[in-house]
Amino acid sequence: MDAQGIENARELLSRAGAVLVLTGAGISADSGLATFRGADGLWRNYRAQELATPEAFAEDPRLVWEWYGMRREAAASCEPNAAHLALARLAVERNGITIVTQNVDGLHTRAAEQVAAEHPTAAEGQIASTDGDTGARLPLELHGCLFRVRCTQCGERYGHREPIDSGSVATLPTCRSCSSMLRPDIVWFGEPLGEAIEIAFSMAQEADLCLVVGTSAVVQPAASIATVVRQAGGSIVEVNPEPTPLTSLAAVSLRGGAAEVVPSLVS
Ligand code: BV8
Ligand code: ZN
Repeated sequence: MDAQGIENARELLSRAGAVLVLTGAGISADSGLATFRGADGLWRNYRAQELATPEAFAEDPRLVWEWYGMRREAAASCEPNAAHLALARLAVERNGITIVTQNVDGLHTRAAEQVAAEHPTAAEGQIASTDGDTGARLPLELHGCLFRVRCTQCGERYGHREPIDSGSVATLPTCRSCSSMLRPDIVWFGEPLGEAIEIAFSMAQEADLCLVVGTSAVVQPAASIATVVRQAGGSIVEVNPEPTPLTSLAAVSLRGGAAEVVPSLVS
């Protein structure tokens, strides 16, 4: 591992006041979850981008729910890794740290809950999170979450962990209030990101450092969060085994896996 790069990145992190952490599918690769654009990003010969669209859902809700049901089971059956946990600990132990994720796997939330349980003091409601729970510093989920649903008619949105029976359209999950068809509470391609991206951009204006972990930085508007930090005078530190469009903007770009690199950055 690039010892000098790690030292430089640690120095930037220690001097930073407000830090915005932006993560992508790569941080969850070390938990065993497929990334979007890597070789493992295929499912039944479909590319994720073909299925993660309102058009695909309108055309074949059964197929799209089958894919999300499979991804929900995959996410539920794996664990937050050392990178998720190191970032969750950093967010509890230090003020000014905000985790913004493009991921929908819920692993940052599970890491935050695990860490909150380790820090009983935090559990006394010291840090209220976005969901009103106490103790956990929950991440900003830009693209939604596999474990939440939204009604296609009345718009009600709620947590949902029941198994998905995608055997036929008739057995797909329906709304607890109006019995209409439910959809995953996920932002699909071509759909707006809503308030979360506005919050992220306003935090990016104030951030001294953007730590970018495990994203190919091709999906917009999420990838622009890092460039907003840079343009507002902050620095970028990147953790990724591969170069990305952000590499040329980064003060430090660490070529390695998240679970290996992130703990040594934030410990
Ligand atoms: C919108 C939920 C407008 C779905 C997701 C042309 C040019 C530019 C933009 C566009 C364009 N055409 C269309 C657009 C816009 C489009 C877009 O960005 N398209 C891209 C593909 C070009 N964006 C949108 O449509 C957005 N909406 O623009 O709306 C609008 C505005 C107002 C009103 C109406 C409409 C919506 C985007 C959100 C889409 N939903 N997720 C789901 O998950 O099922 S995005 C999806 O991609 C995932 O969230 C994923 O996280 C995200 C980004 O991918 P990455 O996370 O970066 O994952 P990827 O596989 O790409 O990369 C993994 C990286 O990890 C790699 O770099 C790899 O090297 C690295 N890695 C691997 N192993 C490790 C590792 N790193 C560390 N450690 C390891 N061990
Ligand atoms: Zn409804």
